[in-house]
Amino acid sequence: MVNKIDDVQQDFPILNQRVNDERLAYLDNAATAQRPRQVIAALTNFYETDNANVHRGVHTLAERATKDYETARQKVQKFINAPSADEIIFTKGCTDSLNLVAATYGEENVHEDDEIVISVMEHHSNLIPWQQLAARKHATLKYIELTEDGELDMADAKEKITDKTKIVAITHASNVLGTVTPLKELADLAHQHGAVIVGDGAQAVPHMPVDVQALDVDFYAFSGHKMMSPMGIGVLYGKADLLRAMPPYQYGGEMIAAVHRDQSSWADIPFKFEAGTQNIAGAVGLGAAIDYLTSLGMANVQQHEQALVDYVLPKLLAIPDLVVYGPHDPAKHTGVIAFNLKGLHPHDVATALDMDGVAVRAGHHCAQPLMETLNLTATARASFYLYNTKEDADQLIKAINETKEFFKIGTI
Ligand code: C6P
Repeated sequence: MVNKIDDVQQDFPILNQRVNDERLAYLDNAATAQRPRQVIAALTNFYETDNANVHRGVHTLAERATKDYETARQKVQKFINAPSADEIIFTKGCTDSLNLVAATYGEENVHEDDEIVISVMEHHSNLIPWQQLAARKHATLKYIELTEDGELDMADAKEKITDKTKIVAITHASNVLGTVTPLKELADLAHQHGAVIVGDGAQAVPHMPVDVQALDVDFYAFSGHKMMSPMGIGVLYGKADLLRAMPPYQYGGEMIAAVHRDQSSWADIPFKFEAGTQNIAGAVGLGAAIDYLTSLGMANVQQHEQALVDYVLPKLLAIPDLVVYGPHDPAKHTGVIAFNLKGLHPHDVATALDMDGVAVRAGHHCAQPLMETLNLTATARASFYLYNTKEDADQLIKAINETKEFFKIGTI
């Protein structure tokens, strides 16, 4: 039984604690989300009743574990509206999913003088695999720039994506600026030029309804841990014809059809890409997280977060000497808000906020080219999720004001 969106806090035992003698306001959800009891119970239940390796045994536990694992795959399929469960590959996480595409599809399809197009706001996980692929293949990596407002510059995208482009890899939602990119428009642009599009959904799937068919993405990657499932499980969605034509990522058990002394053949998708024992409990936990999100309704989750952004963003923008990055219009902003207090290092800001029970992240957020573009080395970042409340937002604002007072920002 899942509570309504306004009462979900009760489902998250970890939120019910004091940190540094203060109520905990957990605002580091872009780094990782917390787990509800329902997900923890699904894990405990799996280990207490069904735990076995999958696809290998004929005994009852093996059959149950296989069913649990494949049911989780179907839940993912339905959640992102993929045409087939065969197109859902379980990986270690978003980083692993993106590396898989670069190492298989990229390796086969990118050649000398070809171009790969990404944006300057990519997380390193959607940047380095393409940078290294381009270097290996003597191809060119191009960056789409941003508008003043921190949105993807579509005029620049139209110039950068050409007939030389083989892969366009773009985040669906920025982990720093809180902007959502027009992925469908980019997919159309990529397809017009014969390129494939890879969507990085790490900061989108947990927060908004995602339909991979409507987006017409060729590949789409995300992590379970940012949507309340265990760490070490993630997903790569890929269109079946592309996945079937790609070579395996890793070799070993589970991914084969037949092995002989001199040669081997591969299993069909998705198993071709799932070599070795997988994170079966992780997949079960991801399935439980999807059940949880589905019962709340992703439109409600998005609406709840939007209401928090509508509430907190104007308050942040009104604080003197506080700089907010990304769009200032709450309607264009996800629950990820990066900011700096003038004259203070973001690590000091994050440490001061922690003293007030507010957990935020500080640093370059694995987006150093974006930091360079913005002429920054680091920012503080608050990121909201479905269990956050206006009380959390108020606690953040109060803690920022106290930090300003403590460090005498704006008074000297
Ligand atoms: N961003 C953050 O604090 P992994 O680490 O594989 O689960 O996800 C990588 C990743 C890929 N793309 C985007 C847009 C992301 O935000 C992340 C993870 C975390 O911003 C950890 S660095």
